[in-house]
Amino acid sequence: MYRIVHFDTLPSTNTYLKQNYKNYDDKTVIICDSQTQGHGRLGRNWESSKDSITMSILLKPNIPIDSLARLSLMTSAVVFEVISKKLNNVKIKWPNDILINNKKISGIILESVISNKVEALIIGIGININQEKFLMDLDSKATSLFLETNIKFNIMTIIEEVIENFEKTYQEYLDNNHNYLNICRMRSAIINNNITINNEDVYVLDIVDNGNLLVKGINGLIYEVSYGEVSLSNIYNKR
Ligand code: BT5
Repeated sequence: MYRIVHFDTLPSTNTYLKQNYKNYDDKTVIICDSQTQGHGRLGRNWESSKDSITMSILLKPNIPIDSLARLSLMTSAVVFEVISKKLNNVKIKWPNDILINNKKISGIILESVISNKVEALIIGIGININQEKFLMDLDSKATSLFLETNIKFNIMTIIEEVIENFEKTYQEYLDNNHNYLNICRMRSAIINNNITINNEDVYVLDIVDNGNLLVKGINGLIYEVSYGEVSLSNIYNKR
């Protein structure tokens, strides 16, 4: 069972868990109404408000270090499924963005505390729910469930849906059921498209079982990429 711990305000649910994971059990979920210093990858800002979901899931025991990429994709599939119940045209941009019509509705970040093994894995999830606009210069890049549907959603209900689906999918993952990978493949925003990743123009062939992206370079060479920033600019150009 997952236990929810609810705060009014935190700088960041992920940072809070990184600092306090020793005080919490495996499968604790930290949520807050107002996150003041949410972050994404590479120190980037994550805009959050009382109209959005900010949550972090703590996983503690026995997490092999080489499973982080797959858990990251698994979480994308979990969030994808919850949002897809409310909206069509939801896509996953490998590894961790959930998009609607190329606008980002959710971002996910995995952070870990590692000594000689993964002591704690912290899975941060931000989902835009009822925002009517964005403060940062995000209007062209971000969207929310409200902006897409004109419906206001109950935030706590969606948090519970995410946790319930995470619990089910994580158990399937532990049981070696790889359905999350098929979701990431079938609903990928980038497979069979040209993208730029780590400053290289490539064509995306597939996502392989270890979570890596399989790409073809302009020289025809086929190789795997395990980490990087995907730019969709070539997809826009093709339209
Ligand atoms: C992410 O990073 O997309 C991961 C975001 C994770 C946020 C959650 S909230 C709970 C937990 N606590 C935290 O402090 N973080 C996690 P990245 O791929 O680096 O994307 C960041 C970029 O997304 C920014 O540079 C903006 O361009 C854009 N962005 C910022 N806020 C956004 C928002 N609310 N909606 C859509 N895009 C946003």
